[in-house]
Amino acid sequence: MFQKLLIANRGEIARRIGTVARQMGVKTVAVYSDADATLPFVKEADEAVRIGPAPAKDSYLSIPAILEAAKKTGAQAVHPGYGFLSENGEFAQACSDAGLVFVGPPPEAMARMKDKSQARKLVSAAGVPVVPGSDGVLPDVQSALEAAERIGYPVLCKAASGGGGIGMAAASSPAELEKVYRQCTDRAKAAFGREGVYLERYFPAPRHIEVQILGDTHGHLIHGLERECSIQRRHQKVVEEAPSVLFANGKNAALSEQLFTAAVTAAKTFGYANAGTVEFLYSDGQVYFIEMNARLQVEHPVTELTTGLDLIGWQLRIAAGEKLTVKQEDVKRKGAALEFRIYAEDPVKYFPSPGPLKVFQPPTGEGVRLDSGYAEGDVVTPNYDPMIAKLIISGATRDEAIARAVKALEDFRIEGIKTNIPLHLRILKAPAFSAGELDTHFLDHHAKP
Ligand code: MV4
Repeated sequence: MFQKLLIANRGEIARRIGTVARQMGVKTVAVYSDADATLPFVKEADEAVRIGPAPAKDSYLSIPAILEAAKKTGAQAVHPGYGFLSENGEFAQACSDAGLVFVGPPPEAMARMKDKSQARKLVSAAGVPVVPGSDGVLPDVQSALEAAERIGYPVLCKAASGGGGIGMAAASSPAELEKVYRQCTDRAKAAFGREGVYLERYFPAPRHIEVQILGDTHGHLIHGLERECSIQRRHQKVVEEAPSVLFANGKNAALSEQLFTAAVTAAKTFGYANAGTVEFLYSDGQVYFIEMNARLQVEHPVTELTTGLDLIGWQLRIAAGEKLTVKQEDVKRKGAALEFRIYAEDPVKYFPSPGPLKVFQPPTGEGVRLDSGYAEGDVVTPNYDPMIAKLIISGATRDEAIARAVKALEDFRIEGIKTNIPLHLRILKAPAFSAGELDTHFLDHHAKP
């Protein structure tokens, strides 16, 4: 194991990675922007280096500034967390070129997954079910119209460099597709600097199911069961859970086996190592691969709490070249867990709500875990993602977790900023939520103010 780890991230995930590393006897280096100098993730680190002003492009996204901080402190490894540089193959390669261990997949695996239409092709050839769609990127409107005839309307146009829904647009007719093709191409170009787009059959109300992957660099790769993240708003996840109600208590066992086999096959096809996630859509009793994410996900705690896997610990051990000693048959479900992302935002209008955390008193109790980037007295600035904490609740059953979650959210005292806690309580009180009737349009129909 390396002796010193630089954490190229901020907030709750930087704090969490730091805690796990120090428990393993690894010294930690925090890097921070001017906006974050006094936050817990900086104070708790063994060393901290200022890497720039508040804008992310000049700090958390600056490869030279981060490499310089690693050099200065003698860090041997870099954990990128999620977001920022975590899925940037050039950063992974730059770390490696600087003699640093990048805590993530090999740059070659990242390169194979980067283009989503290419990734679809690769895994489909390996026998993984993918959403019916175009064979690769579509060079012009004509090829898009031809592909759509084969796929059948409605279709969804996606940016090949995208992920997370950026640039996506649906079309129900050829006339609409002509508009949508241009719109999607323009958005792809604006967001990613590359205009390649592809088509998929559009599912009007799918569920989002994803599978945790852990693989070492010695050829051993396992899955860590599934999570469901169907409750989202504008492609921002709001509530995540494990297991999915679709598969809890041995339900739909044949489908869950297909799902896990597909996820492991996809990860092996990419030559994946370290922690990653394979995303699927569930619709009409089937699961379809959509993309693989080359990072630790925000929602990884629900997997940790329901499988006992120490995902960050394994990320570090795998990056240090150790063997993953967990066997697939050792991964078993235990209980249920729900994660509520606490955003600094207006719970009705959804505007960001930065400001001082005059009061910040998290709930406590059995099955309550809080991963927070802030403490009472800290200031939430408008520079970064408005997620300030994750409340993760576990129980022997989903019903027990729901009951504990209601109490925990009611007990959570935050003053000085607005948060989406009222939205979470509305979700928990929606009969469709207790019934496990989830889909990606849940918030359009339920939990209204
Ligand atoms: C889809 C889809 C319907 N059909 N693909 C959005 C994020 C990206 N990772 C995939 N997304 C979707 N892909 C097809 N072929 C609907 C969505 C989608 C969605 C997916 C997961 C969770 C929430 C969502 C909200 C709107 C749309």
